[in-house]
Amino acid sequence: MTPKILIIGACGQIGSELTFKLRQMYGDENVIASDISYNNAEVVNSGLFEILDAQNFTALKVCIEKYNINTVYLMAAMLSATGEKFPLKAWDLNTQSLFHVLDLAKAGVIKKIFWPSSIAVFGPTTPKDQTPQYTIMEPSTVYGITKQVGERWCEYYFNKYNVDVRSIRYPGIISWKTLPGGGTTDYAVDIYHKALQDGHYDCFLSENTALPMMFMDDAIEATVNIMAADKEAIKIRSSYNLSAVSFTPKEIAASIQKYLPEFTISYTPDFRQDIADSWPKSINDTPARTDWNWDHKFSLDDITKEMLSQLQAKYT
Ligand code: AKB
Repeated sequence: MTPKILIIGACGQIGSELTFKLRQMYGDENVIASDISYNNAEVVNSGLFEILDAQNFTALKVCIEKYNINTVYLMAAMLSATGEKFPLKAWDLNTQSLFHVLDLAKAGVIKKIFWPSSIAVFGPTTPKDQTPQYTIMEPSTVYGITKQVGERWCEYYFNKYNVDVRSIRYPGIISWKTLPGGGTTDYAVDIYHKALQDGHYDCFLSENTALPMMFMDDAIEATVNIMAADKEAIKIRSSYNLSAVSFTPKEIAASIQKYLPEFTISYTPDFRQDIADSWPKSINDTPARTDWNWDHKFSLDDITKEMLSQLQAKYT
């Protein structure tokens, strides 16, 4: 099956880079980017683009039929920090959009779905170190609740209706092209911008808060690889744990200081500290590595080197 792809939420942090990668892999004519507004000029001008509200079932169906779409990447979501400010909006966006694509697949209109889950499915009662694939999951954020519920529905639609839906639990994603928005792990991107602009960063998490993180290139690689894998290889139809690096604000600051010795950091934890404290410190992703050969490439120092050089070029 030649993929004819629709990306929903293509202007966002992961959606934008996924759009560029999928266009490279499958050709511009086979990848339709969509978002609720024109808020990323690079994406909008890079190929076919549609304005699309992921919560509008009719508009979604019309778009899918217009382009004969067979594969959907549903990247639109409200993340953890914004979700705590707008709980019902987060619930509606994150769950309705998923039901829409699952139902279109159940009806045979589309054949394959990628839907991202998150480390936010875990909660304060989950074992924090090397969190296993199967463990206690009692998320305490609205975002985490929507992701956990979503995982259950993905598995249900696969078991009952043979819907080919694939998912990974993203950790915090670090990238230089597009800024993240509304997440708890966003500090690990902001810090590089501020290091170059001001030489100082005031972190909204405390110095020893360890969280699982990953460089964008690894996250994109994982996403396209799980989608390219044979159907039989995908044994987990809720969502796969995925891991790369794990570090604290103090450790990322030390990594930056290797390149910018004058850089300083201070700590003013806010409401996001509670969210971070409820999440794992590190993740065990053995099933992803076994089932579809996942492997990460970027260490913390690799990420720092790449972030600082790319952002430096962007700023100058
Ligand atoms: C967030 O911080 O909300 C996201 C996530 C870990 O899913 N980056």
